Amino acid sequence: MSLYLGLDSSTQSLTAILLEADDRHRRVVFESSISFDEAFPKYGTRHGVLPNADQVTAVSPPLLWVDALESMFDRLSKTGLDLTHLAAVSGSAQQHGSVYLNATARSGLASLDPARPLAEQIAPMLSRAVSPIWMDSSTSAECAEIEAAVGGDRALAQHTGSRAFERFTAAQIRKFAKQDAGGYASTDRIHLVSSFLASLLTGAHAPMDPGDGSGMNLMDLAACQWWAPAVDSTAPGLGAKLPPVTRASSVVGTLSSYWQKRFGLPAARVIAWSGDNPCSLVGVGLVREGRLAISLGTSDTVFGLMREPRVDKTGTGHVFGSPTGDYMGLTCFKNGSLAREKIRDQFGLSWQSFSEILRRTPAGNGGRIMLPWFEPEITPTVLDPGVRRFGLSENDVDGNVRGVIEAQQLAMALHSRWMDVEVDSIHATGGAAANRDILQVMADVFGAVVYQLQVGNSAALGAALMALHGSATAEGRPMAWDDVISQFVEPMAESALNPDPRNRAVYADLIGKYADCERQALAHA
Ligand code: XUL
Repeated sequence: MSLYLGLDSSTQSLTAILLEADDRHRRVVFESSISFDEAFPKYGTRHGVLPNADQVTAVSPPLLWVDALESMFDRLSKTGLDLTHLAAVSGSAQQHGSVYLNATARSGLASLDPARPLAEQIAPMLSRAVSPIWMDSSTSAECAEIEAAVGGDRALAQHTGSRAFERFTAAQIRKFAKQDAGGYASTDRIHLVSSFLASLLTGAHAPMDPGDGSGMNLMDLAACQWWAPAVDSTAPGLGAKLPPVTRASSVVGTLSSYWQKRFGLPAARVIAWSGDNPCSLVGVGLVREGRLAISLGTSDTVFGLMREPRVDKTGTGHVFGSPTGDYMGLTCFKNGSLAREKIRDQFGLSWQSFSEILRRTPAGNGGRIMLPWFEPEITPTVLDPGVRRFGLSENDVDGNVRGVIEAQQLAMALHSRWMDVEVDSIHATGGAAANRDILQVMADVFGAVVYQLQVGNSAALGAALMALHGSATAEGRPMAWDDVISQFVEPMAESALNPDPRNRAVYADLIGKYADCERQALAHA
């Protein structure tokens, strides 16, 4: 039996999942999380982010992630598990965040002293004390400058998979280069959180994987190489500061002597780390085209694997690389659970009575439509929030309950069309995926079978499965991705919800009307 470790460094915590696997059996033998704020109060973070006076800047201390990584290996080494069987390690990290290192890191990473804690040895290698993260939206000016320099938003999206977004790394690097030219000049290497943590493990600058590299607005999706016009437009000399891009799930090194000596570990393979969304794609079992995952959480996201890098011409969706070597489309909606809860609370309902209304009211809501933009919306872009109703009275309990759920599902179906994937099944995750009446609307709108999938820590699980896949490939016995995920993320057959053909026909008509209502509302925004 060999062991495979998956780590997930998210905004607020570090999670580890250790799998034990041989040809026939696989099981999770260790699962643990470290909350950043609780475990390392000395950094003064709130929910993993440094408090900031303005609403738009979001930075975190990279040394916090370093401390957490070491602390997790310490925990692992005290479990009593025989870690000499550790075959491979991979990881997931919050996307878009960047870490800035000076030239001393080249030799410093290779000669870490196993007798001393890691963070104090990494500190002098940083050319910037903080890392901008995905929650930052302070770079609108830089986005506009980069788009103008490469020939517009369409050109940028066509090559890199997304138009310029404030949280994406190119705009963040440009802002740093403009505001602190000296700090930028002393930067020898810019990592993503994922490739930074992989570098700590291997003791050398690790390459980036295409999945996380595509969250930068810098990588040519089709070539999986840096796209020179974007790189040159972002900051002077940036090309020399970026790591190379490697193949997804490939071996980037072995655990350095620091980890071997400090924690008694073997020279296990380190498999390229990726971003949390690409890792979740594997962690929820989306290893072939035709399946979508819909996560119903604080925000609702719809994502799926694509064989080809098709780009969203409307500019709201993203294309990232997938750990399987394919691509993934992702569209994010901000008005998720908050909108559902607003309607529930407005009419003093319980989730049970909410569900009863969904069961007794007809699909299509008699043609009445709601646009549930309680908060500014990401998809479509709505900066001026407010619920819009078409033929629907504000006091109609049944109409509003059905209206909010149908609107969310129709919006997801409409704004994932650009992925051009023939959807046969959907894996539903997140808190609201427990509600089967909501999922029946999903099945009817998409015309697909919906399965409930209760996975916690899907990004860490995805990383552990990447370690298993990458290691098997390196040993010359490549595994099919379907075999990699089997036993872990197969949806429960008994949870299947089939679309009702009559309701499906109603929604096939209604989606056009819904799109018209959106257009009308946006024209008056
Ligand atoms: C994706 C994004 C977030 C972060 C969260 O584009 O910004 O999902 O990856 O960690």
